[in-house]
Amino acid sequence: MKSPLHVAVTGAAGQIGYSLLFRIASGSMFGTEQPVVLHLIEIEPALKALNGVVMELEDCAFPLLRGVKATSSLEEGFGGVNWALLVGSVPRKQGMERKDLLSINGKIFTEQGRALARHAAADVRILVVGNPCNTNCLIAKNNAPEIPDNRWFAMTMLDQNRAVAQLARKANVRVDEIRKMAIWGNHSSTMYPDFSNAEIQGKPVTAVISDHAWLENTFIPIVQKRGAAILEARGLSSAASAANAVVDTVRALTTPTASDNYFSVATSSDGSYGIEKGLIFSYPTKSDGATWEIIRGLPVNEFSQARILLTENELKEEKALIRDLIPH
Ligand code: NAX
Repeated sequence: MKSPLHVAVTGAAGQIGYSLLFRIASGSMFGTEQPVVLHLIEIEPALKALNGVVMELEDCAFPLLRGVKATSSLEEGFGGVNWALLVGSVPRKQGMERKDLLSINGKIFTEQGRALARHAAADVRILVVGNPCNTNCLIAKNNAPEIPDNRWFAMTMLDQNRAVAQLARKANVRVDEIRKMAIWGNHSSTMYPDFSNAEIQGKPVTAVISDHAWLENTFIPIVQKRGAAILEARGLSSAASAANAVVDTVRALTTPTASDNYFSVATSSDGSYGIEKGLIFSYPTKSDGATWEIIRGLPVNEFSQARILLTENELKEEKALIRDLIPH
């Protein structure tokens, strides 16, 4: 048996946490040969609820779960962790401007970035889920210059999975017959689900789905607004599907990507496809199991270019709003 991986989850008593922790502890995330120790981080008022979750984890008697820490201390919570899944954040309330949300969460991610740099293991990798996830990731990363750029990620896998499901349903094929369905840009309503490079049973999507108006005018908005549709139907935001996407993202980053596929994750832009360097931007990405890279040289047609620019501009605006939280 390998030695245990230490995995921190913030917001562990929240909705996503309630689905996610059990998937990690059961082996879905790191495989059935990899023991884990969970470091669960919450704010003080949620520690009682978190204790209940810890009791339930215990009651599952997961063979791979070698320990659980529950704490509100970042020093204790991030101490020696190999992965940090930053799920906790403050939700947008009625009357709150985007600027307010960015600044409230910005402070949380400033602190978490600093604490990760000080206390995490040397190989730590960080996936930000709490919204606005791209910009929260940007803030944390810039407050932890000791941690290399290529260890920071923000989640757009849920958007990819939603896009795959919609294409499969429209074309009446299985979801695993959809390939190369990448999300570009921000995890927000400006994201661009790029059907132009995606494939169905090895053929271009546009060759299989002849209804191009559906692709441009129905498919894209369905994916962009799926979170809102779930909130409207359930009265609560997506949680199990979000937790599933966290598992998928970590697996995608830690296992080799099939040669006929890629996946979506937001990472620190190196300027690829003309995107401003340093923005946390979702790109089509591949992994060899240890390291990852942005897929280069994909054709970007005029339609895609306009969509990519729109989502990049939104990320630049968000960055301008939190300028003060980024040390110079
Ligand atoms: P919940 O409100 O159920 O849970 C959030 C938890 O975070 C709460 O228990 C809260 O006490 C905790 N928390 C708040 N501030 C904290 C801090 N400073 N340190 C540690 N914990 C803290 O939200 P949930 O439904 O679990 O969603 C969590 C986040 O994921 C939200 O920001 C949400 O917007 C975001 N999402 C991101 C998605 C993505 O694809 N990137 C999709 C799903 C989800 O909407």
